[in-house]
Amino acid sequence: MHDGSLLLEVHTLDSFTPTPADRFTFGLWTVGNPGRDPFGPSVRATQSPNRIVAKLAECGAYGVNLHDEDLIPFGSSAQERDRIVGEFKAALEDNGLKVPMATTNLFSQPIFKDGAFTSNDPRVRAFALQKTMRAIDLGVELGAGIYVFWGGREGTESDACRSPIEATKRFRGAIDFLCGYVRDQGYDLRFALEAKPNEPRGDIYLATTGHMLHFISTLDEPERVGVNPEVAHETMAGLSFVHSIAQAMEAEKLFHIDLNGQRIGRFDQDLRFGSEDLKQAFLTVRLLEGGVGNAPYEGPLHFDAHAYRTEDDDGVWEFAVGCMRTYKILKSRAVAFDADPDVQEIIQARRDAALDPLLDGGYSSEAAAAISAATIDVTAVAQEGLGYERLDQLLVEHLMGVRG
Ligand code: GLT
Ligand code: MN
Ligand code: MN
Repeated sequence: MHDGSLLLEVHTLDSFTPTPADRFTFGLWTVGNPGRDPFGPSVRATQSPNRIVAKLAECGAYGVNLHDEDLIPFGSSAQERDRIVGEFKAALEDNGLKVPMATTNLFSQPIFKDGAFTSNDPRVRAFALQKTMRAIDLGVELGAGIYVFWGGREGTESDACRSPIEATKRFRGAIDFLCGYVRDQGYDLRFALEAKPNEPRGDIYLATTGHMLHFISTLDEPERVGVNPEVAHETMAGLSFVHSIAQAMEAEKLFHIDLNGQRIGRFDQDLRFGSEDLKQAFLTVRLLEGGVGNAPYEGPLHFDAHAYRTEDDDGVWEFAVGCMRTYKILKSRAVAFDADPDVQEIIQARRDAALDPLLDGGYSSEAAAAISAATIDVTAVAQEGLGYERLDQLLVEHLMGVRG
């Protein structure tokens, strides 16, 4: 049996110890998760936000993110709100922790049982906007630059209840309205939309990051809005998380990220980062860090995950440090992988000094003529082995720590 500080001492012995420079963040709802699930109650004590701030700082995190209700209990008076916010700001200051992201809880209160922005009831839609405007004010007061929208209740079990076309229009109307509010207030705040295919609703609208990326292009102010992809959510949909974030990065829309672990075909597990599908986690970190020659992601690295229900308080902080250590270890593995000449030989094998510039230069009538005239040995090309078995084995050996 050891306490949290001993745990941290053990973990500070190597170069993978998290520091604020790594930009790691957790939500109050993540390390604060008391282990409640649909089949049983809490197994851990509720922690105060200020205690979470102190513990996260001790673990080397950069920041803490929150929903309005994670900090201010629903229905608090204005004085109560101001007192809580004042004490929370003092805790942030004392511990040197930032609040890079804030969001609204639009899913817990019973009024949102059939959605918030997409509800058929205008009273619910108005309340959702009212709650979000207040929560945006709170986020900005705490210094947040990113505001996340996760529409957990925006969906259906019985699709006969509303036109899904109308739901899309209502969701767009709400985001356009809130962009207007942010402009009007002169806030320096960007929005990040988080997709999920199902749970808690049978089907949630705008189910994947790809859906969100298109939706953003239909907004009044698309520049203000990007995405917040989550490992678990794309994996639940059976998709490649790496491909999802790559599309977002290429579109310069990766404003935020929710890292965690998930097995395909299961409920939203929100497990410790890297605890499932290490290869996908490795490829995710490699991409985020610019390992394939792309511009790196420079925003906060948020872990939207929680400790197993089996854990006590020590286990929660073991979980938090584990998420961060795994990220840093994977980062060093990715650097070693890309520096491995055997890896580069396979990846670079098919460069062609004549054809590459011709294909990369866009259309011109000269390029069209040259490509039309090129002689390509279809049979020989098709017969070449690409070496990807070797490449993947090298990846696995780097991951297992026997190379580099
Ligand atoms: C909730 C959800 C997460 C979202 C959070 C932001 S709340 O925990 O499961 O995926 O990111 O609203
Ligand atoms: Mn999330
Ligand atoms: Mn999740």
